[in-house]
Amino acid sequence: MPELVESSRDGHVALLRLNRPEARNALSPELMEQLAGELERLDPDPEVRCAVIAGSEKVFAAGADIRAMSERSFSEVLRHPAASFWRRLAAIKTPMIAAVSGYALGGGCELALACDMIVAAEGAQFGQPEINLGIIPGGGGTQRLARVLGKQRTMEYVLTGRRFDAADAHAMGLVNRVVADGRWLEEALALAADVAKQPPIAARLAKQAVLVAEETALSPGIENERRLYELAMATEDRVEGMTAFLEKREPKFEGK
Ligand code: DAK
Repeated sequence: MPELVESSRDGHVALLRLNRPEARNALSPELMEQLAGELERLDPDPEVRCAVIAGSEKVFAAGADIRAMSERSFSEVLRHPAASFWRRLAAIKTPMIAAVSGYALGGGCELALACDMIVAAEGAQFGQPEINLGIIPGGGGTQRLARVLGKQRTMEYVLTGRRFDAADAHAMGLVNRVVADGRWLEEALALAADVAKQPPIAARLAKQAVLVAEETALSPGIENERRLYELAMATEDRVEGMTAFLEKREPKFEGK
């Protein structure tokens, strides 16, 4: 059986490509299991400092698998492992970048939103069309979109199912950069390589600190940041980083 998620590595950057073209990379239970499993396998690997999640030129992911969902009874919904996929994704400590070309719809948009940064091709299309199917987003879409776009704009997208393009996504602060259609993967990998150059413990602590901003009020967020900062100060890499600066040379980070 072909891999539903193709995994490769270049230096300290892992690339995970969704590979279910016949169903527009719809997130079937099997694909979600492979993706979460692969991320969990890479997460503790000290050689992996950043992960890029990508689809194809035509589609990032068309959302949850409608065929599989259509056959699910209510009691199966309650017991279904799909819910844990999103929790597993949120627990990954490695910085993750979504490389989006083509459609990122429903669970596909939510997958991109669950990553730490998004690089989008000019032709990318985002949206939460679940309402057209009689459901609502279930992978964090209402919450993560509202935090970035604000209530009014999120309401429009989740109540109408209307799509928005990469330029709009960029203007609304959802994507980090929009690049020419042929260059989305290359640009995402270049951004990942920049992250991977950084001291990896500090990068993970920084990710953790920023994510707390979505969850908490300012004072506890700043308190949490201070504790994470103290942890960063306990690393060998910070000694190296500061010494290299003072000695006017490039630092060599070891992840210690
Ligand atoms: N699921 C299953 N199959 C899909 C699919 C999907 N989401 N999207 C496309 N396909 C299949 C089509 O059925 C078709 O199959 P065949 O007829 O060839 O067998 C094949 O892929 C090609 O599709 P199209 O002919 O439609 O391809 P086009 O290039 O013309 O259009 C498209 C591409 C992406 C615009 C279109 O396929 C489309 O609109 N797809 C549906 C998008 C959508 O409605 N997505 C939202 C799905 S609901 C949860 C967490 C999250 C969720 C649920 C629960 N929990 C925590 C429990 C999320 C829900 C969703 O995402």
